[in-house]
Amino acid sequence: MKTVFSPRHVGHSGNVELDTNAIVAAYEKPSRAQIIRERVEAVGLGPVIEPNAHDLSTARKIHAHDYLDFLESVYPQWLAAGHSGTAMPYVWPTRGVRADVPPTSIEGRIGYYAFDAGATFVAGTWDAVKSSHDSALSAARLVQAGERAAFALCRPPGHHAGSNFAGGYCYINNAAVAAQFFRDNGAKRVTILDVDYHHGNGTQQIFYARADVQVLNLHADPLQEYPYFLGHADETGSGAGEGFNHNFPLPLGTAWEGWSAALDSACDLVAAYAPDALIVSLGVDTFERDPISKFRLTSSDYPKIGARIARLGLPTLFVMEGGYAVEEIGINAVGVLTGFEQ
Ligand code: Q9C
Ligand code: ZN
Repeated sequence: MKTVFSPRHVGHSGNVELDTNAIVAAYEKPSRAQIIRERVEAVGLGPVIEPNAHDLSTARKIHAHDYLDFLESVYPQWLAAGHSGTAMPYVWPTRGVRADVPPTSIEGRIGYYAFDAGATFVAGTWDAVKSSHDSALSAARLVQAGERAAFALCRPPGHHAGSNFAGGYCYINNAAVAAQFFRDNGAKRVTILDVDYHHGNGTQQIFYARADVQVLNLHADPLQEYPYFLGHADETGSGAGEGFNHNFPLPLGTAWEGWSAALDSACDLVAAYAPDALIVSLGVDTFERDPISKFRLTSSDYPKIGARIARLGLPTLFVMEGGYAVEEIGINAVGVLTGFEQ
């Protein structure tokens, strides 16, 4: 399969992150994408091509216009306010506040449009975010044009980004934009299967009231793990979307046996929905040695994930999400893709 990848992701680098008790170098760093790209070439997965430029018209159908304008303007505003370095929020709206009045100062705006401190900005962040979005759309177009599968090597990732908020290293929800693209180009039903260790709260929020995009999530139980406030099994959709959202929260320490049983259940639901296209939010932070996660999948498990997904027999777009064990990220992510192709 083809890989769509933009070197412009490197502009999003040098940023720091608020860890449990310290400010540290961001875990979501450029070497992640570089090592995956090198592995794609090492195993001969297929050509690596750069994305075409796409406008934001599809993104505007799933993200608020003021939110997208914010993403583009935040770093220039940060500099104009006299700040430098990593732009990071420190205050967020919660219960009982005015959620309808965006502040004008950048210190307020950056918190207003986020749910945590994890979506930070440096000078090249917007260009990288835009290139990641472009990769998802260009890869989606390949699948829409008839390819069995494609790999959008997106960086930064997207699944924590909702209609009007960033967080968890995510800005534009690349998989959600791709789903909207498929809907706008002939697909009646689209499924997003999210196998990242963390619940894809942004993807769930965007499609929660919609029946035309089925969303399934396998993830660490939010009672015990980030993003904590969404991802429980009783979240099944609302209104017209009732019955089209499926969560599989799993205990910390889950290994292949428990994880693959959830994948089988999810795949049965996908098959019953019979979508015209499948999008896999591909996180490999389920790996046993991931530095911020607590599942126990091994490198030999990833090809089995790909093989199980291939058995669905659907046009499939893989969109890169998380995975922070940089040394093994190429073997694990590309392992899913080679397993799919066998
Ligand atoms: N500072 C994705 O996998 N919390 N995002 C980490 C250490 C944020 C993960 C705790 C995790 C975000 C796309
Ligand atoms: Zn993750």
